Amino acid sequence: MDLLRLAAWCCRLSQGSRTTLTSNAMEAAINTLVNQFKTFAGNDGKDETLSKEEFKSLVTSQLPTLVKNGSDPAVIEGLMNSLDQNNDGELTFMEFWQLIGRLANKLGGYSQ
Ligand SMILES: [Ca+2]
Ligand SMILES: [Ca+2]
Repeated sequence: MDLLRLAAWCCRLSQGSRTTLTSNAMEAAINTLVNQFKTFAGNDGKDETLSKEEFKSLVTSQLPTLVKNGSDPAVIEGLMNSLDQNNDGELTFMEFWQLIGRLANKLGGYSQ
């Protein structure tokens, strides 16, 4: 399954039952990703998308090791621009998901 299909599946999962409990590691990890996204994205009342401030607080608190210099506004700006495909200044889960794919790819030592 490629990343985009996995992410689409993930989105459907997040829109389904919130009480679904998963006992295996990969599903639990996906649940965590979706739940964290919603938690941070919901700070401004719109939990569908991350604003730049929400993205920064997610990156600095949840990805401090994988994203270097996450507290540097220029780093956040650059990352945000590279992920924001429709340039509306907000990141949907699908836009944000690319960052997870890139980080996972790097973490696994896979080539680009
Ligand atoms: Ca938001
Ligand atoms: Ca966007």
